[in-house]
Amino acid sequence: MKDNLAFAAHRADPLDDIAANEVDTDGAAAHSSFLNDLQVGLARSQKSISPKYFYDEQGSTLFDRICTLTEYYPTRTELGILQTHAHDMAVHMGPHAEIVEFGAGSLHKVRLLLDAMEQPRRYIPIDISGDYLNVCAQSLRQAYPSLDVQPHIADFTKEIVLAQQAPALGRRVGFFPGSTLGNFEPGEAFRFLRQCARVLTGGALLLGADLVKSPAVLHAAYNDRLGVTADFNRNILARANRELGANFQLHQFAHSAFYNAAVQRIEMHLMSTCRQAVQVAGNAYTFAEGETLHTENSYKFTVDGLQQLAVQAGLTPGPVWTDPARQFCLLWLDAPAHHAG
Ligand code: AVI
Repeated sequence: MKDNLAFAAHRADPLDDIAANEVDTDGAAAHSSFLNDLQVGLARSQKSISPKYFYDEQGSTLFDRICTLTEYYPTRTELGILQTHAHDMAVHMGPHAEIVEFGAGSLHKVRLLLDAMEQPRRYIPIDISGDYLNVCAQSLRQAYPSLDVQPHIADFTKEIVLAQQAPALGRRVGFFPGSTLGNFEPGEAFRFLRQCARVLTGGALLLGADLVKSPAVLHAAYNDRLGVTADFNRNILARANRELGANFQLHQFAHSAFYNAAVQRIEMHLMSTCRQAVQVAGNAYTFAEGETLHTENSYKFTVDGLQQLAVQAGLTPGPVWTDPARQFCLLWLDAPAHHAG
């Protein structure tokens, strides 16, 4: 199962020659931005790298495994909420609606919505990986022959411009599951929601978000017993070795994930277990013993906090669906027809 791979930059198995060309283009651009971002990030006093670089093919496979772990509750909890409330969500969407999904990884989730919807009209998955989009599109076209599937290759964390007009008959509904919003910094999350208010004008956004909870539950979710999250974290170094010719010694970096309660986020780091130097494209970067490379923030939300952010971004809160333990939620956010910004 591909869960929420909104950050994915490269995937394999191109369906045809056109897709193969897209892979090359994607690959060249991804290589240069990875190199640039890694070099800039390693030169900072707190070394850091964007979590979007987790998701090469190996990283995506490891993330799929994370989603099945006992400790990692978000995926199964969100699926449970969708299974229980898809009909109610579909009623809010109305007949002939269109779904715009930010990231194309959660086919399983969108199918739950499509199955409940009354004559879904169009599905527009947006992702920066053209080949994976084509795989998704092909699979959905087979399963839903009357659905107009129009993949859109773009980095939705930047400006979103949709070629398609919103449907004349039904509503345009954005779908952003998996709490990937939590991997954005607060300013980025705000800008993303503001873009949604613009792109989805007259429609709505269905947003999945992981809720603040006991630090022990959070700690376990990012420190699983099998070490899959640790492998996922270290894969960013392995990827730099594979793609950029870097020489990170993986065994000299320890996985570190902890809940920073002051800012309501899990932080993931890779901690150098000794003093060492790493070469990346001819430049050397030194790590002191105990120094970390900050690889990910995963913000946790309260329903109120998220709704307030959404209001500031021009969205109007509607129903909230959650699980009995209130671990995760799906928020309905209307995008008013006359959005000023
Ligand atoms: C994709 N994202 C919402 C996951 C999260 O929980 O922040 C990524 C992840 N990192 C470690 N485990 C899962």
